[in-house]
Amino acid sequence: MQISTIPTTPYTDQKPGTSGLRKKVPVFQQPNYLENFVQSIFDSLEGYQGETLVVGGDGRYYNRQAIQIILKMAAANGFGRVMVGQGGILSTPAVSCIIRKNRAFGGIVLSASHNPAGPNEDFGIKYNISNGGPAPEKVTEAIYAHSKAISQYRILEAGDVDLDRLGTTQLGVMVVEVIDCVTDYAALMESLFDFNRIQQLLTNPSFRMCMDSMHAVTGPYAHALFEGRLGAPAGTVMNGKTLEDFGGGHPDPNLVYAHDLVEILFGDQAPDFGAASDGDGDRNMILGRQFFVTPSDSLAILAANAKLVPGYSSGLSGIARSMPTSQAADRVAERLGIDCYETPTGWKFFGNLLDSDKATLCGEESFGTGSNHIREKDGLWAVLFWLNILAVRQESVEQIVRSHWQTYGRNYYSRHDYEGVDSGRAHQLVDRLRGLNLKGQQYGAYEVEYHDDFSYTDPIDGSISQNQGIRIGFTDGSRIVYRLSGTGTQGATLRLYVESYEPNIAKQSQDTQEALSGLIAIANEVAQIQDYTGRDQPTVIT
Ligand code: G16
Repeated sequence: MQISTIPTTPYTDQKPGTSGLRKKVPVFQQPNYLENFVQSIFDSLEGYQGETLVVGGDGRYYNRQAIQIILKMAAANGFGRVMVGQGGILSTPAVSCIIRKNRAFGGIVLSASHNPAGPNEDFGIKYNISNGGPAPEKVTEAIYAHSKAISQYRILEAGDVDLDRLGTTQLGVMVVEVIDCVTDYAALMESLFDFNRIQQLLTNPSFRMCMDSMHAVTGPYAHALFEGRLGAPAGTVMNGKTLEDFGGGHPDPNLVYAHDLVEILFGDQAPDFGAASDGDGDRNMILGRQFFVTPSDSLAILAANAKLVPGYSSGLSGIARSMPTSQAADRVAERLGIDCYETPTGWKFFGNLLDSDKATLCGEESFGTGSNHIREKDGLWAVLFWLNILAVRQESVEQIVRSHWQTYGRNYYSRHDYEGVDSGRAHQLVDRLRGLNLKGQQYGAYEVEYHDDFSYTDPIDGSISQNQGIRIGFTDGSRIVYRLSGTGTQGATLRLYVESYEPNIAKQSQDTQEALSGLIAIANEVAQIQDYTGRDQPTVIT
């Protein structure tokens, strides 16, 4: 088999966002577009000759074609072995697990996460380093720099690899190993959680669970874990078949897009526990009977109950959350006497904290929770963590959350998304906010204590990340945060995050939007959201 060197010219738009390069499928299908980016990844790495690369994706449209190209390019560039999921399927957490278990050099994840899939929808590619986590900014910047200067790529002239048959084949001198997508990940989960107790819970006829895989990547994992290993009745997993177009849905596990599950959990005869995961399996949503657990609360509750779970029974070294995530976890950390770190949005910022054992649990408001077991957030891990707590405490989801609020106080929290707005106007809105001087300003009962653009200095390597979101903090601890999403593929998405703290138990049962209505009005007024976005309502409220 012959290695070809193909001349190419750069594309100017291959700058990775919050989590890799995400574009519409037709963009990726342009001549050499994917090849340029893959070669740019390889060109920004050193020392991978003969090493192992893990490759897999969430099964979306173009996954299989992209994997064939990547395999041939990995062979031509000198990798020794590629481990690829059967059918091209690997959830993002499974890639992280497999990289770590096999001491691989790195991995390539093909996903646009929760964004819709199909011939005219989204695709994405992300490089993960040897700790199993997303490449840090210095690597993604190097990839971008290479993509702007690329003049050629290398590819092996060979037929396609059969991705559906388990076992090894040869691609030139490189070995391709097609692996079962579930085995290693399921074993890791079993090492962390009390599977016997969870099994008792799931086989008890008085407990009912509903898991929505949203026709995305977690289908095979959820079937194998919940209905297989843990004995839950068949039908516990809904939308469990992974489809190239995710069944035409939008696999973003929130109250708007996971509406099938929400209807069931908020309907008559609702099950006791509901969960959903996203396109690539790293996000989760947790529901009780007629009850929604905000992701920020979920992180705090997992931390407060970690001692009940075998994998975390010896305690936590610290907790980390992204800046826009509510401060509920900070209160748990304080009580546990451990540090709580505040990082920019993006799971990659947790990598150093996890590697240096400064944090054990991490979480984000964007429905992401995880721990030091891998270096990605992990949807099914969070579901199992909740099940383990439910199995031990024998209380309902709602009881557990309410008793948490009674102990720690409640952080009312909401995110308003304005999706697909004009990019220029969205940037003007943020620039204007950055230029204001709000410190000391009074808005009704609220006085501004600080107003800044969040900047983060990594405590391990000293790297600085600036312009990570406009924060307006009030003297009573309430906060308003504005930032532009780094994961969208069309126009801009403005995210507004609003938070207030309520220690008074008698006032902890208000509707979230009502409780936050005063702050939301201030947030709209200060940023002139209507004027800049042309919208009088957010697209999604969570
Ligand atoms: C990615 C990142 C997360 C981030 C989320 C939303 O998640 O890994 O850290 O919170 O995007 O980012 P943004 O607010 O910039 O859209 P995923 O699940 O999309 O890979």
